[in-house]
Amino acid sequence: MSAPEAGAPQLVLHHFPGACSQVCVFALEHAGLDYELRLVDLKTSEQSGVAYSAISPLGKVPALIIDGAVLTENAAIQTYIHELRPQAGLFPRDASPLDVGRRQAGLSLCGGTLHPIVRGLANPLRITDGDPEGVRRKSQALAVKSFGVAEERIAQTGWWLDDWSLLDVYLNWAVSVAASTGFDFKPFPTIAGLAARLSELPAFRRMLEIEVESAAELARRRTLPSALAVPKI
Ligand SMILES: N[C@@H](CCC(=O)N[C@@H](CS)C(=O)NCC(=O)O)C(=O)O
Repeated sequence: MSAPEAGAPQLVLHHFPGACSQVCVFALEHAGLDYELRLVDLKTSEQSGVAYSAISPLGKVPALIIDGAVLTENAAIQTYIHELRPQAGLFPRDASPLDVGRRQAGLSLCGGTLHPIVRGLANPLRITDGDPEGVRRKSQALAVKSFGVAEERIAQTGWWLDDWSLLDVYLNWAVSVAASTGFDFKPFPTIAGLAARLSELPAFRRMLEIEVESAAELARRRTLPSALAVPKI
């Protein structure tokens, strides 16, 4: 491990492989920041235990600890990392007020709209005590509409903004969850191709390696064959 940068905050990211916190892993890697990764096992409900509830009362990843202070909510953590290391280019620098608003709109769309929809596809029983098929059907219809909007948005350049940004990594996470449920991305070829385009970035490839390593680590902890199955999102 390299020596910590003088004056840099101490960062600890709480993460589960396959969860939306992978976007924060990418951001930290791309920004070249030193951080400690702490895995929270959503499959064994570690997030609801006393220890993690003290960090995230809602029992959600990601949570970033910054010099002892907790920051939750994916969009906020991404914004924090960008502000900490603007030169990393996670979002465009010198953005106009309208650009900042549009960036926020993209983050809100990923976190506030797409995330609940893919949760309904992947884990309908997180949403209803009743018939999960009803939730799945509704989520399917909402996914077609929302991914349609995203496809139109990125069709021209291949990216949410003029060039790649964290928004594409966030969108790609939602795409990967939907794809894992068998959602048909044939009508949405530009968003279906996001992972391949993002794989040009070393930090994206490193994030994927960390996903595999983290899943293996959790599997070891649980002495189960694999930790990659159905994360609670
Ligand atoms: N609004 C939160 C949602 C985070 C979230 O739902 N994370 C999921 C993983 S993708 C989680 O921790 N689920 C565990 C649970 O709900 O018990 C954010 O955007 O950070």
